[in-house]
Amino acid sequence: SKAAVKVTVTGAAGQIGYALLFRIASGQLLGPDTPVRLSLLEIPPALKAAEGTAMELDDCAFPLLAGIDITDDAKHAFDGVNVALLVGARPRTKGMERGDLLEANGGIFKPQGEAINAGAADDVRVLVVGNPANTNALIARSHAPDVPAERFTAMTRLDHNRALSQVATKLGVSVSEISRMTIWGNHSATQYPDLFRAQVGGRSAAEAVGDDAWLRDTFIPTVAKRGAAIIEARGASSAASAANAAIDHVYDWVHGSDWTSMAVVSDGSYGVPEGLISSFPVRCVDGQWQIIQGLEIDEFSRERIDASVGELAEERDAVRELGLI
Ligand code: NAX
Repeated sequence: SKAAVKVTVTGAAGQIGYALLFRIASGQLLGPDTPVRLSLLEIPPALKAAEGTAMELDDCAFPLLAGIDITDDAKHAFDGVNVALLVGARPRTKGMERGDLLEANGGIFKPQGEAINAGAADDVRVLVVGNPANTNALIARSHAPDVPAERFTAMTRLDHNRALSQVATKLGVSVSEISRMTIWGNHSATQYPDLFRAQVGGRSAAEAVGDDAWLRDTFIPTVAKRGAAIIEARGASSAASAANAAIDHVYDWVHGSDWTSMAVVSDGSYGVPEGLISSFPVRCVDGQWQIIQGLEIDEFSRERIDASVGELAEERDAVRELGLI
């Protein structure tokens, strides 16, 4: 039988962790033929809760679950890791300035990047979910110089899936009829969900919608502000849908995809400055992502992409000034 793959989840005792771990252990992250060993990384006050989750994982008797360890030591958690899901992060609290937020997250993602650099398996893949996800990924990556840059990614798949759902509802079609959806830029309110390149029934989704005002004033803000709407309705932030998106992201990276959205290190494509971790349309082949090339970008989309990428450049400059990268 196949060797177990080590999957490390940080923030394992949090709400996304709770929605994610059972799906990983049941085989949905890596497929039904791949056993997994889970490593749960938490901070000391949450270790007991992580142990409770591990007890429930045991109680599921998942045939693919080869073992669970729980630790507050990043070096231990990332030793030999194949898939690292960096979910735990420092949330923005009331009155917190952006600099404080970035600094607090630097205190998490710098040592985690170092631990990945020191101990990860050669084939390690990293997905950063914890916000600000793109910039946290940039911080971790810059402290892991021995790991190829393309192994560090951040999650915009939840935004991508939200966009699919919104446009499918608008058009009265199934999400499976929509292809080539793209989220560009930052996982933030400036993100650009692009219906001009998305397709439905052989034409662009923007054309199929045929309503520029809806696209601009309803669709884009609904997708970009969906997180806040979920908090408003549920009294808690997106958890199961975020976990689902993390599963989709890694599954597609490993197993292949014709077209999806991932925040990946820019090679300068589409005018995105080299080195920024920005969301692009990607294709995944043989376990590797590649930015889909050669798309023509209309003026409306250009402005939106530039605005979100500009925000990423500002975040990069801020963490550089703080000495975090
Ligand atoms: P929770 O607050 O429920 O859980 C976070 C967990 O991380 C806590 O258990 C905490 O103890 C742990 N943690 C904190 N510092 C840690 C460290 N240094 N090492 C290990 N664990 C640590 O948050 P949850 O709702 O699970 O959300 C987690 C993160 O995902 C947040 O940053 C959130 O903003 C982000 N999200 C990102 C999304 C995306 O699309 N990229 C969407 C969903 C979500 O909002």
